[in-house]
Amino acid sequence: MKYLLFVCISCFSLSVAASSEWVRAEVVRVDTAKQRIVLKHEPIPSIKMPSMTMRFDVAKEVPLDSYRPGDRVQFQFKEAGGSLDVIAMERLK
Ligand SMILES: [Cu+2]
Repeated sequence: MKYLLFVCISCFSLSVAASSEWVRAEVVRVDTAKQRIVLKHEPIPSIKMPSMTMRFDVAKEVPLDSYRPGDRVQFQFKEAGGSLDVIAMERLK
């Protein structure tokens, strides 16, 4: 029982941290038809993810057609059924 409680609390704090932090990345590929993006992102300590190149589904609110490969960005994400969705993105100077 104590173990279960511990797991639930960690899940909760994980999702809160994940939805509010900004992660820096470089755009690798943009797929506007499927509303997806490939990002080379920095480590994400809150979910113990090292830096890597990976694909994200992107929320409709994010104007994907304004991004190009090579752009430096930062993004926010949420966990969705084992994958990560980008919910906000900004270009860095
Ligand atoms: Cu990753």
